[in-house]
Amino acid sequence: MSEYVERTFVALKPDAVKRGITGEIISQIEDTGLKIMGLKMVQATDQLLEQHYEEHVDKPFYEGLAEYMKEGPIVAMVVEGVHAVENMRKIIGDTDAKDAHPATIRGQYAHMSMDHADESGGLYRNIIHASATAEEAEKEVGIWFSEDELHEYQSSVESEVR
Ligand code: FUP
Repeated sequence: MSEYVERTFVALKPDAVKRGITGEIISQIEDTGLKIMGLKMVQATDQLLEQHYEEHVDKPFYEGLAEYMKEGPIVAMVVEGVHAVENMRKIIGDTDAKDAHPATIRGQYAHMSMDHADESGGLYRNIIHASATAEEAEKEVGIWFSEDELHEYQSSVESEVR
């Protein structure tokens, strides 16, 4: 396999599921040609979140972040493609929705700023997560998926480029 073909972990967060916009978001990801290798609905637990957000567990915002991530099920996905990590980060947009380009997922479906959430004591909801680096992607895929939940197949896009 080409060194440029990567897998990344994507989570459609509880606010996306509750708002009924998971289908639209998945469509946009599929439209880019990226391939879904795994997809499931899962209720996040403290154990999963402590592994996933290992670098944030001791930060002041972690409690609110964990509360938000447990508000309902998430749709967890493994997405594969050329530069999948970088491409998915570009598609989802800036972590702070107020800075996210309007053509990105966060820019289209969210507007809140982290500053406002902090000031008002509210939860900061930003629709979607995608791994920031290839190392993070490998770790996160391992946290949320077992190997037998990942499906190998050739997408039409892959057939076309060969
Ligand atoms: P991202 O890589 O986009 O998931 O962003 P981070 O790892 O920096 O943050 C993880 C999640 O914590 C983000 F979705 C938003 C949330 N967060 C806050 O709620 N407050 C902060 O001050 C920083 C991050």
